[in-house]
Amino acid sequence: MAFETEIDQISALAADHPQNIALQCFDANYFRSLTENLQKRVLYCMKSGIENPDSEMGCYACQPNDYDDLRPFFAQALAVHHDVSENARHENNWSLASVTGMPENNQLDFAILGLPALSMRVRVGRNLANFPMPAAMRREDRIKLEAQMMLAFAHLAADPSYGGAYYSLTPGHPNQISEDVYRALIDDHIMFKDMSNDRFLNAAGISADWPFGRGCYVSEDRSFIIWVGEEDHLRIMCMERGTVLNRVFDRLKHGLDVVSAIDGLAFAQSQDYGIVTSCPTNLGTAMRASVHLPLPNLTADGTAERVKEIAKPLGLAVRGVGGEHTPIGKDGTVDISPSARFCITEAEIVAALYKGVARLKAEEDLA
Ligand code: ADP
Ligand code: DAR
Repeated sequence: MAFETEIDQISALAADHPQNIALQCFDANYFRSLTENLQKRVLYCMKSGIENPDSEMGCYACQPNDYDDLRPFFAQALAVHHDVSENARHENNWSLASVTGMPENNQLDFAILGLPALSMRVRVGRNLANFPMPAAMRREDRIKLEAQMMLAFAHLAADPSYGGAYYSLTPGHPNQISEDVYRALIDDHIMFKDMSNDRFLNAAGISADWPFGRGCYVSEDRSFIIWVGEEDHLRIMCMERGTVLNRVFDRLKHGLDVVSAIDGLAFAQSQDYGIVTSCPTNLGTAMRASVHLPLPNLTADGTAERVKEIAKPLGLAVRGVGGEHTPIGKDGTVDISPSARFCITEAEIVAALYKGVARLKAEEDLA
């Protein structure tokens, strides 16, 4: 029987790493029932979680239809991570009118909570249906995808609402930027960090060929940004300092509609699972909505532990000011965002962020 060694390795790793969802959801009998080709696809999806047994999710999709073609495996992994049933179906909805318990006229205004202007950001991931997922791309795929996006950016640059420029990391690209400009864009929270330092993405193949095919489009006012070639083919986001969360949410939706209408751009979607993403943690909406919230009292010990104790039961994730796997700000600022991405709508996510910030503000005032 093929892959018996791999089956034994996974079984041994699973025994020592109960937090690794992919290892725990691997079923040897299901695996043995698959064709050799599908067995290879399962092992490639799990490669990062096998080589990094301390992973939490432990797998990435490598082809746009992996979630559907390998459903018994992914349905179980999704059910565990997202705390939903194995036959859960996702629905997308950007309409705030669809959310119950919203503030008056659906205005998600942090000023009403007594908060000052905050750095607000809403991002979604998207993958082009006519390319392999980032984990399975060859260098020529990455360069071809960047070239296709250059055509799309020409459209955006001509749009008064989204006019801007594309900054490439690809050696020899006409829009290639210097290391200094790259570092400055990272420090301004606009560009993504060097992916070749991420052992999970390296093992998955998602950061392969770094930095070829990587870059970001930035609008003139720096509030509309599109990453190319990060963990998903595209990360499309709106970011601005202010108090009305609706502004970034609505501008992102409009910008997404403009990008979606550009010829040649068809995004990978699943009938049952919504927006297809590399990581199952992002599947469905692929949305992370965040604010940078100063909590000097709750972080008086220099850590975000107290914040995490309050945030976790509220379904909120706490990150550092540099994003995933970074420290909190010296002034006690933390990155707050709802953890849920799947079997929740886009509108419910931003409403959850607003309600979560209200609770954290109240706890900060009590601390
Ligand atoms: P993602 O949000 O795409 O999952 P990260 O959490 O790593 O990825 O964040 C990516 C970048 O976006 C980081 O530079 C981070 O500081 C920045 N960022 C995220 N949320 C905000 C925010 N509300 N305001 C300013 N920058 C933000
Ligand atoms: N470290 C990987 C990824 C977890 C989710 N974060 C993402 N997708 N950026 C893990 O499996 O724990």
